[in-house]
Amino acid sequence: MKKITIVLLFIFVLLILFSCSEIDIEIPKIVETAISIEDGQVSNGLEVITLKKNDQVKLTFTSNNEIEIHLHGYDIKNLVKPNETSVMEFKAIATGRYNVTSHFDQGDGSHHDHDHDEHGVLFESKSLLLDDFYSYQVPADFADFPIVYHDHMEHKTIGTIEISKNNQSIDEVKILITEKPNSQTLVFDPDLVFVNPGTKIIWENKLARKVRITSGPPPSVSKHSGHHDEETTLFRIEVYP
Ligand SMILES: [Cu+2]
Repeated sequence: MKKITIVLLFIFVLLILFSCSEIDIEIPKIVETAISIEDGQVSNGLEVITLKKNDQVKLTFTSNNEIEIHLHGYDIKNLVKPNETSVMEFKAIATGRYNVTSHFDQGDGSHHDHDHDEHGVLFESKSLLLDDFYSYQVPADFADFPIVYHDHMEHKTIGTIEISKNNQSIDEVKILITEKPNSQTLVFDPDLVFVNPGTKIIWENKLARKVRITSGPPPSVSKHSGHHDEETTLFRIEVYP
């Protein structure tokens, strides 16, 4: 009788150990993919990366030109420099389809850090949710030129800040991010403000979608002749439950 009890107990303990170790085995899958880009296009034939929710993803980019990679939805950006690898790592926590796009500078490849019109050079907000604020103070030594900005999420709407010493002196100006009545079109209200150097511009997002205030015109209306930015879809990420 005693022997049987001991054997049963032993089996019982084994079962517990076994089931515990099974739970421990569930490690998130690691997905590693290399993406090579040539002249702004994926050159190794990749179109879609299929993932399962909670996969740990590691994308390794290489490019022959300087290029900015943007994973929409997750809103991750990487700058890829020529002949250097750039790693984008994230956990696929949100299901859905997300485009990975690029901002490819088709010019001579040189930097224009002092060019106020370049994408995001003067300012770039984080993703603004409903009722979020973003502010930018116009530097005191700026005068007599316009700053164009846009919503980087949709690249459709632009606004203008006209700076002049002759403008009426105000400390702050507020711009609401709203929609045109009866449409989904994003508008800046007002879309043109006249300020003087040193004025603080405050944007308030009144929309239930993500908005990102970025200086410079969106790529499609770039003012640079013979030198324009283009946003191209490189590939897509699909995350399944
Ligand atoms: Cu943009």
